[in-house]
Amino acid sequence: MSNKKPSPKMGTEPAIDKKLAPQPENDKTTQLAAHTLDAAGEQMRTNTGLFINDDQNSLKAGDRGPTLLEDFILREKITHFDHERIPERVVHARGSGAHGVFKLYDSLSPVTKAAFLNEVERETPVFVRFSTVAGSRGSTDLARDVRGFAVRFYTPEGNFDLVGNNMPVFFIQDAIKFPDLVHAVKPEPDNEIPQAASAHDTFWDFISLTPESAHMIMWAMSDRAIPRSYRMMEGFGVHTFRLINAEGKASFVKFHWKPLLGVHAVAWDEAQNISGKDPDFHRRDLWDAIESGAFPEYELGLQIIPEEDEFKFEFDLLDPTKIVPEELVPVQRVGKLTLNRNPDNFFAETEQVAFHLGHIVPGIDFTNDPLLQGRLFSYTDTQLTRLGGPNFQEIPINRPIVPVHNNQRDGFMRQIINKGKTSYGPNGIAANDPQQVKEADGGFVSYQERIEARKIRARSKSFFDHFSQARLFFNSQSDPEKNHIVDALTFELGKVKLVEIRERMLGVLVQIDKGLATQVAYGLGLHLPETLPANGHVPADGNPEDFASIQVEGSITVSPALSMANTVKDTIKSRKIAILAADGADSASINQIKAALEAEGAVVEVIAPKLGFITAADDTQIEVDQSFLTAASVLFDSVYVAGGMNAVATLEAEANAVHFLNEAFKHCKPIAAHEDAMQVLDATYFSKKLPPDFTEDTVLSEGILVGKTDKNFAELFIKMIAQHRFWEREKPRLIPA
Ligand code: HDD
Repeated sequence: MSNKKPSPKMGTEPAIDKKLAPQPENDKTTQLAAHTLDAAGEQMRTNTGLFINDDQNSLKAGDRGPTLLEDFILREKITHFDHERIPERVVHARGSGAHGVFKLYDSLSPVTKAAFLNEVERETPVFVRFSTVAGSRGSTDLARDVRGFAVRFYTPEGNFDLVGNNMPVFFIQDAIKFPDLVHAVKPEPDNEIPQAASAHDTFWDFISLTPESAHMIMWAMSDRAIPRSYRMMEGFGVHTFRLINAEGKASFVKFHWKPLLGVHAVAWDEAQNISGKDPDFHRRDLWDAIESGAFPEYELGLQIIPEEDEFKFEFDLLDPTKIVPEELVPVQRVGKLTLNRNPDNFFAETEQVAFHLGHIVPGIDFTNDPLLQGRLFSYTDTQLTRLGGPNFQEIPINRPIVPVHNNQRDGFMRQIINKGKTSYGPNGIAANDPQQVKEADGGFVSYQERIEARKIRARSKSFFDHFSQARLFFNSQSDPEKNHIVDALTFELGKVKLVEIRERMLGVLVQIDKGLATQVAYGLGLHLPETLPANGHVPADGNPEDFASIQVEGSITVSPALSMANTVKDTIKSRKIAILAADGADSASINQIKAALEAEGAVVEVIAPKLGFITAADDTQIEVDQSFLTAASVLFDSVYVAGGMNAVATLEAEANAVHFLNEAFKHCKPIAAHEDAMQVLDATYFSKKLPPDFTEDTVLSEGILVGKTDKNFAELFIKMIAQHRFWEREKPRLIPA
């Protein structure tokens, strides 16, 4: 096998930036290189190594005669093609992956003995896969959905997988309900409708009977479910795990990922539009950012809870529908993940990677969270069908960076050739090799938790407070975020056909927040119900009262960390800005604004009535990146309208340009225009809502700037873009969906 590493090539799609960033190697990518082939300059062979003379014509009896069964070249090609597909993941089928590295800031040896969390000088190779949950492999990236955030660390002690989501809680408390949840959210079984959407009867039927989902529903109906980018969302390990230090002392831990670009979302109407304009929006964004060197970065955060504090909280640490508010236990940022390399082959790497939350290393261990415990079974089990047998760990992307020796043998597609006579232990013939490893030398030993219990199917009463953290989440949102939750619930329940499901769901919402429930009820044309829905986890011979939800007084009622309004808003790095222009545009101001934005790391594209070049007023040529036909405002974060008399006249009369601006306004995006371009803004529907002046105060509250394109103008525009969106614009509820 050649270990030539292909240099990163641009896709056929327009990339964010035309410059290609060097994509660094690490121990894992070097290992993968041994399995990577590049056909550049090579000659074609069959799978058995025979040079192929003609790959375009089958072997026939005469040029118009029947094809001969003898044609092994035809048979090999067609057979391989016929078997190219494997089953998609039963959940998280749609996803995108990237390589990267993790660097620790300070040794965590006081709390864990995991080598990759102890050695500051180590760069741990990482492979990450982001995903949506409900849709098929070909579904849109912009579905309202939870996002998977699965991270594999290739450590010197084996693979550690942190298989998390972009939301810190989950819909259910016990893994035995997972198939029910997934059956409910997936397309309905009779007609397989709808694709990648929770807005349908079976999902809300299940949810309305499962009050433990209330907290997660608040997250899923919030803007967290429609991220602007995989690079701009948080990640969470969800469960409480254990860290164990070299002395055997354990602490509880919650894992977080904090994106350095902040947490940002698109608008729901925008999400639906993007699904049509570019259903690969998140995949392309991740790919392009890495190709252009705008490497996504996230800090690993830990909430560490001493073991003796297990029962200190008003919620149960083992309950995956609860967070540990950051105000109670701060998140310590302990290291940085940088995604710096795109995969060479989607199938070989992103599709075949097999994450498993049971892949742990010494120094990290599980807890008795019943959701976690059931997951431990599911992940290996599902790979047996998906990847076709027990040797999936030998697939290059799944191999650890350390050699594997054990007595497991054979099975479909075995790759390793194990030498010797013995495949059992104890053995005398091979001196009992491979040897077991003492704990002191790194052998894994499970945490010796003391357990004294009766075997019962039950749920702890400490899991029965389903609403106080749902309320905490809702209360912690800004007004625009609250409105978005109301809108999302009204939309989703509006798509539900059975009125009894809508009513039942109102009975859940009313227990979270009466105002929220009232607003949703209004949108649905219903009254708040008198009776509350039954609790779906009552066993057949159980008394419903024993399983009724309990209300717990939370020690905090608002957690600023839960609101995206409080996220980082100090960068425009990798933001996409459209410059609307046409022949006769003012080149000096275009160049000035472009240079200023690019200096801050933004990606700027010139959009004009047609591709090619525009001839500016001073007769210079400006390259056009996209025409109005292929570009769309929903694919950009902000827009600038160029000046120049002729250009402005063209843009004013160009329906696509006016639509671009109208949509950008509707999606609360920053809009800037050269002072000569006022007449283009006058053609928009928001011309009447333009602020009376463009002072710094109005610009930074309204998100609209018109003026001379000078240094001050550029600086203000940059501040506006860093704000992300001007959600307040929606407040008078005048913006059409
Ligand atoms: Fe899961 C995939 C995250 C609960 C069973 N899960 C999967 C992936 C992510 C998560 C990110 C995609 C991994 C990849 O990119 O390949 N899952 C979660 C989180 C959960 C959760 C954060 C709750 C805290 N999952 C969960 C339960 C079960 C599963 C309770 C089953 C009892 N999950 C699976 C699975 C999948 C999977 C069926 C499908 C494909 C795969 O594993 O490899 O085993």
